[in-house]
Amino acid sequence: MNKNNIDKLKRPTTWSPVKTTLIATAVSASLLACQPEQKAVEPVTQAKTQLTAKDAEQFVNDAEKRIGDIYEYAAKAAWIAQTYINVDSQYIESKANEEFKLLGIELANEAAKFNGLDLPYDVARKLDLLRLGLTLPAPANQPEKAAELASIESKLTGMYGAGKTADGEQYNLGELSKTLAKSDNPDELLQAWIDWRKVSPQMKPLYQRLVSIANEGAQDLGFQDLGAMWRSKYDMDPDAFAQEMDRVWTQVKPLYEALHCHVRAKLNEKYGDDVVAQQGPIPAHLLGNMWAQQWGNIYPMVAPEGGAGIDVTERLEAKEYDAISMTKQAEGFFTSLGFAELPETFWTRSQFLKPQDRDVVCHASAWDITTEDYRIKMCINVNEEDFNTIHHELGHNFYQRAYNLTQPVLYRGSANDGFHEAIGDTIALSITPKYLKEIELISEEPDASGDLPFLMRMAMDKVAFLPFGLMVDQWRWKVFSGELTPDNYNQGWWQLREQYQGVKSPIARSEQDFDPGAKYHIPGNTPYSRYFLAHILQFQFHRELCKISGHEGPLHRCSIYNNKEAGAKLKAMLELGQSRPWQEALQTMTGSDQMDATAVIDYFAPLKEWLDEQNKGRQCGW
Ligand code: X8Z
Ligand code: ZN
Repeated sequence: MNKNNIDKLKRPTTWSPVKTTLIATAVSASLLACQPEQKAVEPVTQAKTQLTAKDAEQFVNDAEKRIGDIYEYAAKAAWIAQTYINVDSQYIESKANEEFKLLGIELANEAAKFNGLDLPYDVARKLDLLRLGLTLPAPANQPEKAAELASIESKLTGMYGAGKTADGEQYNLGELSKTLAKSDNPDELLQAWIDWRKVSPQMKPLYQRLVSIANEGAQDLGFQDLGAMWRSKYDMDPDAFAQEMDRVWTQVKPLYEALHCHVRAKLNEKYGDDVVAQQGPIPAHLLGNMWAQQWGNIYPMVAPEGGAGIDVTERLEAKEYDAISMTKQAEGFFTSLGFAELPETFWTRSQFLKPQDRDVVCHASAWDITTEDYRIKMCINVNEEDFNTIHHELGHNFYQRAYNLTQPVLYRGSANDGFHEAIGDTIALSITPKYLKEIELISEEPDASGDLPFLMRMAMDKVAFLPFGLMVDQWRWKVFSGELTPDNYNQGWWQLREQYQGVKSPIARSEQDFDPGAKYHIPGNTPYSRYFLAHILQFQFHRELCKISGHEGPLHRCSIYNNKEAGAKLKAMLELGQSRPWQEALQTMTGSDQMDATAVIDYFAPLKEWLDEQNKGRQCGW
């Protein structure tokens, strides 16, 4: 299942669904469900006064069994709910999720009873993982609230997937996103931007209620609020984690500001002062993406003169790629590193295309339903963005399989959730012109004059994303702590968009709107800091794997395609699952236990120099 769900139970850090993929929420469920008699875990009650290390070990073993027993069922319920959205599938999914939640809460509370005992490492780590597992905990001993929370989760995910307004009017995110990506008519862009935001206002009351119940659940588990619980999943003090995020952001901020400055100037040249001013934040509908989170689609507007750049979309079309052959090509990268092929059922059970006859959640995700059953769920279009996303999703599947086959249930997760998000992207950093020539997508590799266009194209996605990756959970943390209330949810959202991204709403918004809800991960309840982490880690991983592969020269020209040594190193890290703190996994892989954005800086160094040159005489910032 999506890892999400599963994870909910499985991961330490994340039990919550890991959403590695996104499955979000719902799934998780079931633990309880249907099998009351499945009380494998002997409740640790007051009957015994003295708990021992042996009791703890027994408890952990039983917990793994119970989680393992419910996982497949919960995953399948979630799969159906997301690939056939209707009242019945949502009902079943929410029942499964409810069971899962109840099991999660029971186990988390029981786990806490062993606090203070001197325990073997693995037992202690697994207890921690149990305590932190849920993404949205319900309060203890209030099963009706667990049921309500599970039902809200399913409804919100279904609402986003179906894209309907309160009046039943339907909007198609795929089509609207195409307009955002391709049009250069500001009126058309604005209309598409507004239209998608008509589906989210009806989510607001549900979201409010969800926040209230899940906060209560987090408090019952001993956390200040749900945000503090989410920040506790990183093998370090939660406040220190927040500071780490800020520290790394400070490292990359000058690069982002340089990119922002140049892009704004180019947009101003194209659209004029009335649409985008030379100073101040950029209106959010002009950046080629529904949420202005990745800007690669408007690359042609900002392309350096001279070097052409490779139009991967055009090449995929010319070579008559389709959803399956794109996915096969991506799988081929992983097998070239020494990973085994995906099982046959991957090809028969995945959803590759948007079905015409029903509503589905198109937002891409990767699922491990059992230790043998891996799937992706996407609505693939033949273009560069989706080619990258397929690599991203397969990164999840190969990670899942690596730890599922080697680790016990509670260690089946990534070192931290940023690692899960980083693997496929790390591979996609190796989609260089040299690689494209190797797979015969292009016939000639461009000379060094192609470097700058290539780097600019990459920066439009990878650098542009960074502040967005940071602000989404900044917003949620404030919502969970009560610093933002329903009276200022939307205003708080736009304040952070402006502060971090230098982007503003193209039209006035009010608290009747609920713009956060128009981004999948809010109704889907997928934590978002993971993507910020991933955008730093993937460059660290790339730099290291390139070194192992013997690459010399600039980092952006390295492709680890076919390199078995790099593959072995990667696989060893994936197989650790979440059995060790992420700092240790990072150390094994890179020789350092610190997140470090210098790999991003190194990678983009030639571009930064060029941007600084372009920006001379411009007033940057917003
Ligand atoms: O949600 C995703 C993946 C699935 S985990 C497609 N991503 C984030 C997003 O779309 O907002 C990947 C990049 C950021
Ligand atoms: Zn992902």
